[in-house]
Amino acid sequence: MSPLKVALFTSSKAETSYSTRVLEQLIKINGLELVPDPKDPDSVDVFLCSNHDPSAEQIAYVRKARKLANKGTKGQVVIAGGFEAFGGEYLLNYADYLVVGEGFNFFERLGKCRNTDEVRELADLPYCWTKDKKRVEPSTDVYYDQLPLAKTGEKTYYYLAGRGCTYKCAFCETGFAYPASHTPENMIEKALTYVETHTKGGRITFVTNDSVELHRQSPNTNALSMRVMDYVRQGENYHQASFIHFGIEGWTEEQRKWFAKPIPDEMIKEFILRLIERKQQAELFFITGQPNTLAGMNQFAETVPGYAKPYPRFFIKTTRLEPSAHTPFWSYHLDEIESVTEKERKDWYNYLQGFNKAFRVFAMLANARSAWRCAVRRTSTLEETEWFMANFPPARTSSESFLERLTEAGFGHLIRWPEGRPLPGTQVVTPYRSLRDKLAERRGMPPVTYWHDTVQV
Ligand code: B12
Ligand code: SF4
Repeated sequence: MSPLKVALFTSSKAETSYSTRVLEQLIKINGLELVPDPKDPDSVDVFLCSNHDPSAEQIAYVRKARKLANKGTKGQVVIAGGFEAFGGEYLLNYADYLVVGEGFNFFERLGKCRNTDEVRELADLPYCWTKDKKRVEPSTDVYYDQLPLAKTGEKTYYYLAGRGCTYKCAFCETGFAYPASHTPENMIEKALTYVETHTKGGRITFVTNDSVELHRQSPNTNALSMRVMDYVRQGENYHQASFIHFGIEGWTEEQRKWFAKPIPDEMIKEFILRLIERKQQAELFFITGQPNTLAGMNQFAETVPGYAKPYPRFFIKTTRLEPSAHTPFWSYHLDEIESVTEKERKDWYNYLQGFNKAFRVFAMLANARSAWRCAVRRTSTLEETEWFMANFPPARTSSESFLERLTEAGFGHLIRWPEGRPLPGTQVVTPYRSLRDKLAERRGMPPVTYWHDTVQV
């Protein structure tokens, strides 16, 4: 039996990513043949598209795969997957079906298919989502032994250390989508030993959302992403890392509570002092767009820099609140997200610099693009999605002007989701439903509605 020929579509940014290496590995070990240049549709049986963060480019390649498949003579199948599949109903305008959750079991089955008719039948699997499915149960099985240790540069490696997260911060899809699991300790050890023995000065980044990746101290472990709480409590385990990423998200204790990430002010102080003591630089991630954002930013500028010395430096990165599928924010009104303009950010940065020059601030992600991403995730019809494809806003546009355009185009319903109307994506059953509802209620948000609650099945 000759193997099925598959083409893999990823965005230009994702081409070199760990996710793409994992997909290539799954294609290989399941006996599928990767077609490197999929322009000739007759040389391809299945088009696979991996989607993470939506942008016009990312949706465009699923559309391109559809066009190629339609041109071909063999009845090819277009399948999309990746993190975006959890709320990616809009992708079903182009893909035959979406694989929601982990891809390991799916690739195992794909490898056993003998023709495209059998590939089409895989749509009946519980974790595959088609337009007419009433319930989709994400795949949660991680085959840890199938994951590659990926060389991403001359001296850099990536390796998966776990999936999901035991915390449930209210904005975070990772926390709400997957149950948490970790790579077996002996495999982490094996990966680390490989890097230590094969590449002089080699560095390994353990991909994870939980601060569990560093089970032992090693100078070969690269910049880590970890929780403030874990760093304060067990930071001595991490003293070899020179640069660490932390998600703080809220500027004040109150805002952090609102995000269900309740790091107390006292702990922020202790955390900064520890970083100074250990001479570790840190990248601090914050969210803008919550109630009283600017006031919170000012309060931060007036207090936190007081604890810091000129070195090590603190790099502040801000993103805008983006209601994601399966989080308590999913039905949040997009025009209630408080904008911080680029000018306000710059003024704030100057203000912060007046207190302490150790703090550096990165430019924010474009406001309008963030609103575009939130709204496109709420689309389901081809007409809606195509409008978004043609209207990816220029980088410097404000979210307000983008939302106005959206209303003018007749898509105002994507901004203020009507109470009781089922949201796209709610066919997917994720495991933390009651917690999600409780958090939404505590924030005074409209309850998240669920497709199978509102429709007779
Ligand atoms: C590491 C990482 C990065 C690294 C990547 C570095 C590298 N060299 O690889 C860096 C820092 C560069 C990065 C950048 C960004 N990231 Co990132 N990143 C991650 C992280 C932590 C892990 C990704 C990973 O490697 N996973 C491991 C692989 C094995 O998992 P996977 O990709 O999900 O693939 C599995 C399944 O989804 C499935 N699958 C995937 N594709 C397909 C396709 C088909 C057809 C099938 C059948 C199956 C399938 O199979 C795989 C095995 O089960 C995730 C969070 C997470 N826990 O996944 C965020 C995450 C993917 N990133 C995210 C974001 C927002 C970004 C940025 C946009 C950030 C920014 N503002 O710039 C950029 C975008 C880059 C891009 N265009 O792709 C978000 C996406 C949010 C969303 N969609 O709701 C995530 C989910 C984090 C989060 N919760 O916010 N990221
Ligand atoms: S923000 Fe980080 S700590 Fe919070 S749930 Fe998401 S991955 Fe976990």
